[in-house]
Amino acid sequence: MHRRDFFRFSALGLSASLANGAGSQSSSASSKFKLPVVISTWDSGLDANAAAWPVLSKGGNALDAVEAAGRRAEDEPSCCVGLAAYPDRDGKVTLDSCIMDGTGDCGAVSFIDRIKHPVSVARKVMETTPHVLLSGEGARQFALENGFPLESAELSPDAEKEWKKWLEKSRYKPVVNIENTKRGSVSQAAPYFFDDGRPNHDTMGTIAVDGHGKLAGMVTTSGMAFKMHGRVGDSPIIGAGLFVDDEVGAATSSGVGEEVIRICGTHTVVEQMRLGKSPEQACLAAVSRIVKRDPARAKELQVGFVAVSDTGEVGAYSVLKGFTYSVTNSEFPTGKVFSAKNVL
Ligand code: SD4
Repeated sequence: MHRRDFFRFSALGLSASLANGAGSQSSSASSKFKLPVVISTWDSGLDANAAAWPVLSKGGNALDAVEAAGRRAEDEPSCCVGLAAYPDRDGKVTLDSCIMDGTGDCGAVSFIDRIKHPVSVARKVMETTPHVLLSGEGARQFALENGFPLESAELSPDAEKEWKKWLEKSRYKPVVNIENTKRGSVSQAAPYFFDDGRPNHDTMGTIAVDGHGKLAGMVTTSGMAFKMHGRVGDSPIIGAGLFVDDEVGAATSSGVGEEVIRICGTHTVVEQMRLGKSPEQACLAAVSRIVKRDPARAKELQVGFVAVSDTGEVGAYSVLKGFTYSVTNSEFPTGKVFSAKNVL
């Protein structure tokens, strides 16, 4: 599998990834950033952050910022987010999303189809219903009732091609770091880098602290490619794919959702921070639980967590090498990509 090239400056304890596009050179994996700050999973988080940053830099709130990030990811064709993404094994694209603020308000949709902006539907669930999570048919109905247009059920050409290729063997095996796989390599149909060199999108988790010290986060995804019809991953599950608490910090995850759900991943990260761990050490604690449960299996799966404290300290950890995250603030207004440390 092709990956970004990573250059490790071990003597300095720094690691850097060289990427195409603006602000992409990375340095230390665990640092304190000036507030406001927005952090998104993977290199493609640069683009999501670019949608969130104008909100934060003008004094806007974290919730609006993370929603803007999610909508940006959902707008762009990619393997892993939005209606142009890879389908399930039955050839249907179904989407998962959640949003949460630091007061504990949250909303989510899972297994929703033919709706372009699940993150905004999730916000509507949060703000206008007594519920947290709407799923499938009911989620779609709720979206339509709230003015979200019904989109075509057709697959994007890239997704159709890749699904047909998958059907030849019909083997369900998550591809490690598919989110950072370059165009043209194994199982990667959607263009991974645009022609101008900007990274394409993938499952997007975004967490932010605004200038008023308030936190919010969101996740939006099409889930694991060629999943069973009806499968829901960690991304719309509060405490699994996302957890936010103004008193402590926020965390989001990417990778094999089943592993994250089993350990209530992001809730674990935030609770470890509450007990005094740094974001990086808290992410390590969560990742270590996944590895400990089944060390042999862990060698074949990727899960990464990234977290921010209420004061702007950011850290991440993943099971395998290759997990990256993007940070944007006044110091890095065009964003910067960091590579997470890994356990295996
Ligand atoms: C899922 N966690 O559906 C998602 C997939 C993902 O980067 O994060 N991919 O399990």
